Amino acid sequence: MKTIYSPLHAGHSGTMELVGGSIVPGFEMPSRAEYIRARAESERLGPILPPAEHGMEAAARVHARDYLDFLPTVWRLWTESGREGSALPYTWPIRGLRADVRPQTIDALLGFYSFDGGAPFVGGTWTAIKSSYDVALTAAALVQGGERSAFALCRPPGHHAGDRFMGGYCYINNAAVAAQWYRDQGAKRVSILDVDYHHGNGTQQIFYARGDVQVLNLHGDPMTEYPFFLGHADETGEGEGAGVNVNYPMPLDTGWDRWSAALEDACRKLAAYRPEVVVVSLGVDTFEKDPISKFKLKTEDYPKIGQRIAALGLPTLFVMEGGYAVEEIGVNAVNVLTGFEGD
Ligand code: SS9
Ligand code: ZN
Repeated sequence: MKTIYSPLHAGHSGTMELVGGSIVPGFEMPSRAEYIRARAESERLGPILPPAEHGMEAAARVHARDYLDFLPTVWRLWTESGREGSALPYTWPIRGLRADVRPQTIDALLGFYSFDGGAPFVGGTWTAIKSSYDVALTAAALVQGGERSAFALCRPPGHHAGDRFMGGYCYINNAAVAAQWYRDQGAKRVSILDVDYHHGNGTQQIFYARGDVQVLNLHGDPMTEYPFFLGHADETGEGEGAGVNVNYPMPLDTGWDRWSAALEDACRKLAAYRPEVVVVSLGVDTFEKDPISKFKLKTEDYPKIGQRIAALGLPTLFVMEGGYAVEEIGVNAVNVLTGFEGD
């Protein structure tokens, strides 16, 4: 399987985030992508190729124009107002406040376009976001062109980003962009299978009222796990999308037996939907040693995920999402891919 990778992700570095009352270095760091790239190479997964540059039209199919226009301006607005450190919001238009009036200062705009304080900007952030988007679309095109599968080594990740909000290390929803792009290329139905530890709230929000993109999510129960405010089992879609959104919230300490039973059920629902292509939001923060997650998957479980997805017999695009046990992230992510390929 070919991997699409861009070194431009590396400029998104030195970010800070709030954890347990302290501002600490961000868990979503450049070495994540480097460990994955190095492992893809040492395992001879296949060629590692650079992305082609894309315009923003494909992003505008799932994100609001004003949101997309804001992203490249954040760092300039932040520095022009004399700031240092990571650009982060601290006020959000939640229930009881006005979300219909677009404000005018950088602090307010950051809050207006986010659902949490978990998507920091530094000088290289926009370039990294854009490269991650280019990586996703370039890999998507390989599968559209006839390859059985491709790996988009995206960084930053995307599945928490919604139509007009960032959050949880995510800015542009790469998996949603790719799924919509397949629809626009003529695919009648597309499925997104999100196996990241965290619920892909952005992906769910984007497609919730649509019947043409099925969204299946396996994740930590939002009653106790981030992103807390979406991802419950009773969220099944609405309107044309009724029944086309499927959530599998699972308790802390979930290991392979319970997790794989959910994967099995998801794969059956996916097959019954008869999509023309599958987009996998590939997070490996389900790993037992992940520093911010609470499932118990082991390194030897990851090839089995790939095998089960391969058994669907469908063209498959893997899009990298989370995974914060940095030293093991390459082995675990590439294990899914080699498992898919049947090594
Ligand atoms: C507080 C912890 C927020 C966000 C986790 C996002 C995972 C993306 N800074 N944790 S896959
Ligand atoms: Zn995650």
